[in-house]
Amino acid sequence: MSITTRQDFEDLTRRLEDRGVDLPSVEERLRAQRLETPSWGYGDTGTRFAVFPQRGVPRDPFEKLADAAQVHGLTGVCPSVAIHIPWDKVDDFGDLKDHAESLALRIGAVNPNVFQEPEYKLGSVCNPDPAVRRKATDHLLECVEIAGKTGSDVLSLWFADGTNYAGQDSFTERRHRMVECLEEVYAAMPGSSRMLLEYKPYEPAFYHTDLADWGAALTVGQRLGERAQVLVDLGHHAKEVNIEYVVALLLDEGRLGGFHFNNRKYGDDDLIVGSVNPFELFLIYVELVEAEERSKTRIDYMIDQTHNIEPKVEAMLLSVMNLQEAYAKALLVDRASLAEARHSGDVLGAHRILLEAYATDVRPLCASVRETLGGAADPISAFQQSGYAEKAAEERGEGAGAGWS
Ligand code: RM4
Ligand code: MN
Ligand code: MN
Repeated sequence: MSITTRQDFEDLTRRLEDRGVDLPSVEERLRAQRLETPSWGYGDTGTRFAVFPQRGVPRDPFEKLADAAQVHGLTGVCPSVAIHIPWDKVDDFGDLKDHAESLALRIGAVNPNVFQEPEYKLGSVCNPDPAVRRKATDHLLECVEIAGKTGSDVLSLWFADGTNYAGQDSFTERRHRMVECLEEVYAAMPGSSRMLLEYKPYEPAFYHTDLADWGAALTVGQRLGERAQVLVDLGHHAKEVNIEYVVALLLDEGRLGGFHFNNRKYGDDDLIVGSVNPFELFLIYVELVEAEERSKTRIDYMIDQTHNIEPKVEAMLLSVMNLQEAYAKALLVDRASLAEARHSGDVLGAHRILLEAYATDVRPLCASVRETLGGAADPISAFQQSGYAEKAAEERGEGAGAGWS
C-alpha cells in the first residue's frame, strides 16, 4: 500500500499555494521537527494482566538503539532516544553513547525509576522513612551522572508516589519531603541541564498522587528554579481535561519543558499517538505552533508509548507519522484570518479556519518531507519490505522484556 504519489503532492502543492500558504517555510519547519522515541517502547511490555512476548524484540539497550535507528532512518526526525534506568543500565555508559553516535543517534532524556523496588511501597521522595528518601535521591543523583556520561541534558522525572486511603499520610508533609529531595538533585545538575516534572492523576496510587496535575508540577518546579519544567503526558489527565488549554497556559508561563506523546481512550493507555483522538493532537500543535512563533523556549517532544499486541517498530513509525501530520496541519492554519475572526467575534469563522486546516490531507507533504530527509515516503511499508524484523527475530529469538515482567 502506497500512501501517496508524486501527483498527490503536486495537487496538494497547487491547492496550498492557491490558499496563500508559504509552502517553503512550512516544509522547513516540518524538516526541523524532532521527536524522541523511548527505549522502553521497543521491548516487550504489557498490562498488569499479561505481557505477550514478541519474537525479535531487543535483548539489551544496544539493540533498542538499533531499532530506534530504524525509526530515525525511515522518518528523518527521531535522532534521540530516551533511556530508563535501571532498565537500560549498562556497564559503560560511554559505550552506549558511542553506540548511539555510530547509529546517527544520541541519548535523550534520562528517566530514573523509583517505583519498582519493595522499599518504595509507601513512596520514593515522599516516603515517610528518611532512609527510603535517601535511597531514592541517590538514584536520582546517579541518573544525573548517567546523563553526564551519555551527553544528555534532560532528567525526566515521574513519581509513582501517592497514597491509597484517606488519612494514610499528610499531603503537605509529603510535598515538603519531595521538594527537599528535588532541591538536592536540582543543585547537582549542571546549569545546562533541565529537570522535567511529569504529573499523573492516579495509578499506581488510587487516593491521591503527589504530583497529580500541571499545577502541582508547576509549583514544585517554581520552588526549584527555572530549569525545572513541566512535562505533559497526554495519558495523564482526568477525562475531559482540556489538554490544549493546559499546554497554552504552561507555554505562557515559560514552563512547558516536554511532552510524552501517546493516546488513550480510558486511562494511561500508552497507545499509538493520534490513534484515538487525532483532533486533540492537532489542537495541541495549534498552540505549539503559535508559541514557536512567539518565543524560542525549548520543548522536548518525546513519545511515551508501550505496545502490548502491535509490532513495536511499526507502531512507533505510525506515531511519528501522526505527529508529523498533526504538526503539518497546525502549520497550515491561516493565522491572519484567524486573528481577524477572533477580533471581530466571528465564532464559527474562527472555528472553521481550524477545521479547514485539519481537513487538509497533508500526507503527501509529510511523505515528501521525509524523503528530503533521507527517509521513506511510506516508512511502514519500507520497514516491512526491508526484512529487518525477520532478521531481528532470527538473531535475537525471544528477546527480553522492557522491565514490565
Ligand atoms: C508512567 C509515566 C512515565 C513512564 C512510566 C513507565 O506512567 O508515563 O513517563 O516512564 O510510566
Ligand atoms: Mn510518561
Ligand atoms: Mn504514563
